[in-house]
Amino acid sequence: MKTIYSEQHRLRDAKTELHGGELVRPFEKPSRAEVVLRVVRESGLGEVLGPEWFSLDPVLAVHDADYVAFLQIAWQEWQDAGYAGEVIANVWPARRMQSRVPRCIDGKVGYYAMAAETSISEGTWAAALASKDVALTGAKALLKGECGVFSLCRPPGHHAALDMYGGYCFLNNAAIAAQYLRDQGAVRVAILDIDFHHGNGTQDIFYERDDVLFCSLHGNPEDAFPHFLGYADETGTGLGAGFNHNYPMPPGTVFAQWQEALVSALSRIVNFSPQYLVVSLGVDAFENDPISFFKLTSSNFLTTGQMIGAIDIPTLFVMEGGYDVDEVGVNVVNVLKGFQVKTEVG
Ligand code: SP5
Ligand code: ZN
Repeated sequence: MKTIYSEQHRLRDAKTELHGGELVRPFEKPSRAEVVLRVVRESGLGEVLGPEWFSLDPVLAVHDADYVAFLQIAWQEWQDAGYAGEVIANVWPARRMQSRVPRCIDGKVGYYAMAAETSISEGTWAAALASKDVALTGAKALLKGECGVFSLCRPPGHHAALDMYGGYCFLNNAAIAAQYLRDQGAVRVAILDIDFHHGNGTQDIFYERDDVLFCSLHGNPEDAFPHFLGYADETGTGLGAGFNHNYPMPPGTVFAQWQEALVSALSRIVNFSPQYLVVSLGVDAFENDPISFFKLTSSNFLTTGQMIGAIDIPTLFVMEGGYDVDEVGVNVVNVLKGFQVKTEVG
């Protein structure tokens, strides 16, 4: 399996994350991608290729143009305001307030942020652009006939919505890739999100559509970030009714229970008969993840990959979360190796 990777991810190197009332070093840090790349190489998964450059058109196909313009200038305007720290939102259009975009940077940040843990710093936008190129290059390889490709995206994307960033995400790489596959001729594309957190951004982008099926396995939003989306009764609206499926699960969830949700999601995907599958591949469901509460083991990720491979749909794996840096590489590569086995399980 080919891996697409760009060193530009290193430009995303924020110094601060708001965590438990303190500013700490971000969990989402450059070493994550370095470790994944190292294990990809050591395991002999396949060649590692750089991305092609894509214009903003595929980004604007899923994100609001004013939001994209904001991401582009946020760091500069924050500097111009004379602030010493990184860009962090501290005010929101909360209940019964206006949804107008303010003029000044403090207001704009609050308008476009869905969470405050994600700081914007110098290089964030450049890294986000490269990350979407990594996703799109992977999608293009699928179109050329590959049956499985790994886009080693960083920063991740699945929390980025039509016009919101947060959860360490700025551009929704998986959504951008899925839409690109549609625009290049695929009639139906499915997205399976196995990151520990609900893919609120991806759900938001496709919620009213019947051409992109979205299935997400995640921590119950009553207990887990992003807290305000990801319930089981969110099944799509309008044309999209019945094309969104959430599998929220409680603290302590072990593989047996998680696997039942995966079987259900995979069966929905098979019934949908998509030309392509995009997997939002976070491995933060791992038992030792520092910010999550599921109990999957490294070998469970191998089984997960086998189960995804068994439905035999050309698949793009897009890197999302996973914060136990020591094991993130093994867990990701286990999914990819399992996928390649293509044996029937369970
Ligand atoms: C892509 C991705 O995985 N984003 C995750 C963003 C989560 N950010 C907020 C984390 C809040 C964690 N609170 C955990 C308490 C642990 N005791
Ligand atoms: Zn996550």
